[in-house]
This record gives sequence, structure tokens and C-alpha cells, in this order.
Amino acid sequence: MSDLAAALDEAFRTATPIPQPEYGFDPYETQRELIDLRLARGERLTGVKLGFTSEGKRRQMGVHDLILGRLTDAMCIGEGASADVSGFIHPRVEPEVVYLVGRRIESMADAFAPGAVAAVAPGIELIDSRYQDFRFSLDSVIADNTSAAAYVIGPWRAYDPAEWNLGVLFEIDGRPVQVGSTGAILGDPRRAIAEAARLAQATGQVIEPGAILLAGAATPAEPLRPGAHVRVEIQRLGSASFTAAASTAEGT
Ligand code: 0L1
Ligand code: MG
Repeated sequence: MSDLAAALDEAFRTATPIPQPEYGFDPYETQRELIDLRLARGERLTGVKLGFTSEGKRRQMGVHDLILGRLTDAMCIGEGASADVSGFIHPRVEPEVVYLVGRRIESMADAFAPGAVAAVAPGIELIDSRYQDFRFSLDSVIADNTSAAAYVIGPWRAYDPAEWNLGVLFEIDGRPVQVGSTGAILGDPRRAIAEAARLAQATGQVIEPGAILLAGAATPAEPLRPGAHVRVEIQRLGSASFTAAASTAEGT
């Protein structure tokens, strides 16, 4: 177990951010160690997420590639639920397209095979960097499991690849805070399964049938305030929502 994985796990468990490390760690290996600690505490893997799926965000953060993170059942907030967010440090929320993986994905070829995506849903991702001030490099955010913290999934519907460029309305407390299009995800969210396959193969992971894939944010993220009601509506797909029930560690 590396020092960085242990420090990130403690930062997560105590909601106390740490300075980002500068060198001397393997990003995806540290992420795996971090997730193994959670699995050893009884959590179960539920899927993966892509990050930095918009060129604008990559430019803003000065990074050059997408990143892949892992999701567990403990990160799942029920659709429409009231969720205790006191264990998060400085959480942000963003609208996501969620895919249900329909077959075992080990290589790019699997991603293009029939049935690779079985269903699609509107979703919300809650990201929370375990680093001070939400500051990180590409490598350090990978080690921090790509800031993955929680997710909400709305109703599933059958996947129709023709429906890829859909309007997105992102509301907090009933007011629109962002509007956008799912086309902002990789220029075409249908690319998400192939990009996830590429990164999974490169990092020695297999995406199992039944896994979920958070394909990426369709708009910029917004800070999550205590008491906020967060709702995402995606044209034709429906909506996902939750309410933040308590203060976060930084009281934001
Ligand atoms: O899900 C995302 O796109 C976020 C990836 C990590 C970067 C961040 O924390 O903003
Ligand atoms: Mg995201």
C-alpha cells in the first residue's frame, strides 16, 4: 500500500483535504489501491466514470487526456433521495449521461460490438477532490479516483444510438444554472464506451456486463450547497434529482 493511497483514503474518511503530491507515484495503481481499501470495507464495484470529457475542461485544467475512475455501491444516492453530504469536503455537481454496459468490455473491439450499451439514463455526478482547494494535476486526480464521490441515476430506457445530441437542463433549487447538450460530451457521447474501453485496456481493467458508465459532464460543474435540491433533465431521457441534506465539511 502506497503512502499516497493511505493518505487519500484518510482524507476521504475524515473529510480533511491533503496537498496534492508532486511525483513518485503510479496514478492508476494508486487509484486501484484506494478502491481496494473501500472494497475491503465491504463496498462493491458498480462501474466506471470518465472525466475531462470536454476539450474546454481539459484546456482549463491544462491536461491532455481523459481519465477513468471507479464507482462503488456506497457512492450511489437513490433517485429523488435526501442525501447526507456532511462527509464531503467541497463537493460539486454536474449532469451526466449514464450508460448500462451490456457486454464484457476488455478492448476497443468489444466497445463497438452489438449490445455494448444496453440502456441509458439521465444522471448526476457529485465530485469532491480530496486535495486542498480542488487543485490537482492529471496524475494526482487519477490517483484520487478522478474526484469520484457520489452519483444519482434516473430512470433507465432502451439505448437508441440515434438519440445522442439531446438538450440538458441543470437546475438547483428549481432555477436553471446551466443548459447544454449531450453533444458536449466528447463531441458525441457515443464515443464514451470506446474511450472507457481504451483506458480500461491501458490500465488492466475489465468492464463487466451490468456495470454503469458515467459518460461525462454535459455542462460545467456547480458547487453543492447544503439544502440544495439538484435536478438534471435530459431531453427524451427524463430527469434525475436529489437533495443535499446537511452541511459539507467546509460548510459550503
Ligand atoms: O467527472 C469529471 O469530469 C471530473 C474529473 C476530475 C476533475 C475534477 O474534479 O473536476
Ligand atoms: Mg463527471
